[in-house]
Amino acid sequence: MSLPARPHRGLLVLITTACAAALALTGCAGGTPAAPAAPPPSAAPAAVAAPTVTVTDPWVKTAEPGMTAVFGTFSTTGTGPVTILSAQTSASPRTELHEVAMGADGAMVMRPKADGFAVEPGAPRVLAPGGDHIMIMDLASPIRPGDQVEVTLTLSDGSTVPFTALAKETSGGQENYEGGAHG
Ligand SMILES: [Cu+2]
Repeated sequence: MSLPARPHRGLLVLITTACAAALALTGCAGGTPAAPAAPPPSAAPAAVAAPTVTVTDPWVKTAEPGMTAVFGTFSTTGTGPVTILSAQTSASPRTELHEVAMGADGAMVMRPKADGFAVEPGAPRVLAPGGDHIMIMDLASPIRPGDQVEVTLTLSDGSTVPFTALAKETSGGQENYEGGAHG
């Protein structure tokens, strides 16, 4: 049992020595002007780009477990178009950007919008029942009136837009977001 202990002790001594040397070096360097060390590019995390999209009146439709959708009005503060590429929510690990379009059989169907939601300057993009929406799939828990869902959008310029969607019920006559409508 004593044999394995010897290499360990040796290693410990090595580490201690290295630490002492490092400390000594640090102490020396403290007395001299620090070199203007330019941060290596790999070590410097890219500055988080400021969000270029603002959200007005975001809300999420109340729902039983299954599916629901987030709506709101999205405007860009930038000088050029920007695209909402994806969304994440606190309600489910599965969230998609959907549009409503005419299916081959003439019925309106919801489907993923592969290109995302483009937002042009001066032309707010409205996500509303019956049109574009942020679909929350695999909803594990019900969403009740007044609940809050945290949403984060990822934009084509690399920035992210966090916001909170307040849950409310829609008036009747809306399409069904609770399953069955997605083929
Ligand atoms: Cu949908």
